[in-house]
Amino acid sequence: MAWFYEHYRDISATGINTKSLVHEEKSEFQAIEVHETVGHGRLLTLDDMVMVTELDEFVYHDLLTHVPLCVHPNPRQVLVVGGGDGGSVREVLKHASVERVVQCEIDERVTRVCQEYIPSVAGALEDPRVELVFADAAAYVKQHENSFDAILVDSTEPIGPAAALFAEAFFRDLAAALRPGGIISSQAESPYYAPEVVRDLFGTVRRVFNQVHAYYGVIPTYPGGGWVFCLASDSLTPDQVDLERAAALSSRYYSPAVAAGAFMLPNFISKLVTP
Ligand code: AG3
Repeated sequence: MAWFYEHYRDISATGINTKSLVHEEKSEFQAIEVHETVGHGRLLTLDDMVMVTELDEFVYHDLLTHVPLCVHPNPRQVLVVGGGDGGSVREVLKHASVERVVQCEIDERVTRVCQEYIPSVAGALEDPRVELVFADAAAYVKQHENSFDAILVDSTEPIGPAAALFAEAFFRDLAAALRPGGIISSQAESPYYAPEVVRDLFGTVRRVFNQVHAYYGVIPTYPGGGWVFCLASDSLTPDQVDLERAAALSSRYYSPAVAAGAFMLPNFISKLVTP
């Protein structure tokens, strides 16, 4: 019926054919829309940017969550920064060691809309191990030193409500919010259309953590498709991944092969992320 296009910086447009607009509202923070699509299931957009489609969200959520959680030997307390749609929490809960996962999302409306209209993604938020916090994650993290084994930064773009989640001060607070031996992951943007954002983010994270590694996956509905992620820790490295746990997850995307393969980078990305 109507094509939805995400225009990325006057460079590209990613088109998704939609059938109907299921919900739209302007929250205190942003424009929220849910569409029914022809070939992507439900689509969630924030300020006209694609956040989730039911077709390919599993790639993004598997990479953001299982990569750090299978490297950490025993993740019990986990924080998701942002991630209001609940997709990251759904994957975190697949790890038997996890006792509690806090989702700290600035915009409660994103979570409530997804609970109502995209239950395949938000449905796990009902789990008793989940604590929902609706607050500015930058402030929340500052107030929770030495609290989490893993922190997963499920942010939007470095403009708008998520801008602070790309700053060095925020990553310093993340480091302080980790318990000893903790690990973080962050989505790290498009190596094609935002190479300077990728480069700056890795520069920032390297000033804070000893071990910083880039990994890569393809999410067809994000601008350019190819997407970078960042894994950082003071002690843990990707080769410490527990392959038995990785295999036992039987995820749609993540596997022992992906655990190694996601870190095998083409030259142009290696160049972006190494000093
Ligand atoms: N987080 C958003 C990743 C960035 C997408 N950028 C864009 N479309 N321009 C995804 C939220 C999923 N939990």
